[in-house]
Amino acid sequence: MPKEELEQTLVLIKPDALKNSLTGYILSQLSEFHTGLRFAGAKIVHVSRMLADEHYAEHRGKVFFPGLIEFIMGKLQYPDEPQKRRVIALVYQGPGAVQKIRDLVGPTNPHDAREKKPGSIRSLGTIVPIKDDNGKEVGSRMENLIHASANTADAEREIKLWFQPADIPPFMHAYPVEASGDHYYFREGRLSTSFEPGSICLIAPGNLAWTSDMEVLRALAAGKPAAYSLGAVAAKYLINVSKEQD
Ligand code: FUP
Repeated sequence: MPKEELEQTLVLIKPDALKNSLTGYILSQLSEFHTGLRFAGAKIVHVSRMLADEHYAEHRGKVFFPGLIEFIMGKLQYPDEPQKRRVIALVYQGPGAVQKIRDLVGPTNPHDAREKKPGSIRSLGTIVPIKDDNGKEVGSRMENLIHASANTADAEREIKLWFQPADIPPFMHAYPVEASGDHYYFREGRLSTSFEPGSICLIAPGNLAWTSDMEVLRALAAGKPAAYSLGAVAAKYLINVSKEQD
């Protein structure tokens, strides 16, 4: 298949869209009829703090970061109903996938979206002020309904963060995969190659994994520096495994 046919992008339909019952509308905006793109992956995710933190890693330390994490975890929309805290994660594939979806999504800030791109999905979003302890406004938190990868490098990182290879049909794999030869376990933020009580098996021999994840696991297991964090590998294997989010 030509490389451009394999271009993929990650979309997250965020908890504010689910709460406002905009899911069907958003899916129809992104449909093959409008975009020419095809679904390559889809899952309903109860978002853990580890996954949220890895997804928005570039924003760590910013004033809006804590609220952004609670928001994508669905805690702000559903403080007392954890069963309703969900995100719909999707992979779309086809030529120009990243830009086509970004164009439909619109500017990050919903006020800008209404002004500059009325009709875009984010023009239906809202903005919530962030205040300090004295009530002074120190920033704003955007409830903008949808995430879409900004470029192809972000798309690769984000798709590998939310999806295992086996979540995507084999003919639609855009990134190298390999079968693991070893066991990898996770417990309290630590990696292990042998089972300890309380640990969760991330990957067993014969399981298909992203090659870049396998390189990270092999490096970390050998005590060497890795291209990205253990959290970025582990978070996807822990999706929907536990009711706990923190
Ligand atoms: P985008 O790629 O359009 O999602 O934009 P960014 O990566 O810049 O922002 C990530 C998320 O942080 C967006 F969904 C909006 C949110 N955000 C805020 O809530 N407040 C800000 O001041 C900036 C961004």
